[in-house]
Amino acid sequence: MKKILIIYTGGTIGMHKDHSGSLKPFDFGKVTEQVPELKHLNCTLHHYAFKNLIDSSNVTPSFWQELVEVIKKNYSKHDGFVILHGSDTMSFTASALSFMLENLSKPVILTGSQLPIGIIRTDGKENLITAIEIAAAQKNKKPVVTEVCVYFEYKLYRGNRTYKYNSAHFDAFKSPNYPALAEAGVNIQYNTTALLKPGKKSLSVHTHLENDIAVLKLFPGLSKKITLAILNTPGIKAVIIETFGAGNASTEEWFIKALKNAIDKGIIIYNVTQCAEGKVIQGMYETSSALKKIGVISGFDITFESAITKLMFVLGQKVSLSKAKQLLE
Ligand code: ASN
Repeated sequence: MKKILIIYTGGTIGMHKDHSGSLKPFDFGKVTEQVPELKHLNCTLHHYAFKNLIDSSNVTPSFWQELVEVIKKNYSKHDGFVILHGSDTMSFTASALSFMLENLSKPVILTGSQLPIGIIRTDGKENLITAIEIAAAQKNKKPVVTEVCVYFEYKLYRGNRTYKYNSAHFDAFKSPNYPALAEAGVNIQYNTTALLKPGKKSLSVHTHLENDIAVLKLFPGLSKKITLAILNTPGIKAVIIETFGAGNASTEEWFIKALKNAIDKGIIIYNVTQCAEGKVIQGMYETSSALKKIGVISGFDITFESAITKLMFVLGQKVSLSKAKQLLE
């Protein structure tokens, strides 16, 4: 029997309405009591619940630190991990964990739901049951999945390639620049060529994250005053510029100069496109040539969620500026 640790953090899956009618997480006890079907799965389930159950809008870097500590502590005792998490920031958590847990050789599957588990039409039961099956799946006595994933509505995705795109449908996540790792139908079909190979060394856990970062989302009419206010924030270490199309931005002199001044001061400027699909190609248009020239780092096809957490992780590594830039690219 495979041993799976279910880590419950909150999210809609375990919410009910409070006196004012708003959804709030509650301690739903052992998940097995809520979902009797779990008793028929061919695995032993253990539980860990966060003391402070949260709507995932309240996720913080210290929440991620607690998550990786729990996984580290239980790593040798379990074959796989299922994290029950709110869907709103699930892609941020999946991305953060993918960087914080280096050399994974066991599955870490995040799932949740759009309707609480107590509601008859809940999507939580299927998500939970299949996530556990995936976390327990082995081939030739080795785990099939050895990375941080999001499982939602019949699809398994590489966590750091996802984003939440729909707040109303059960099918809430997309992974536009990387194929699904598995699809659950009558059978669970794994896309074996897309799966990450297991880490060759033992698990290495990184808990130091640096959050002195900001985001400057570009739009026609973005003012110099606001741009400078962000770039001149005391202590700022990196700024994501959310650009147009293939990484394009205004060529106005004040804008390029503001970015260059920031780069000269040692601030990392990270170019992430506002488009969900496609990638940043600095130099493809005249409107990104200057960015390349002054040393803006290209995010290529990274998601916004992954860019944020990768910056926190890389800056937390306390490596030289040139090494940090190399890791980001
Ligand atoms: N607000 C909820 C959360 O992220 C949404 C959900 O889980 N579907 O915690």
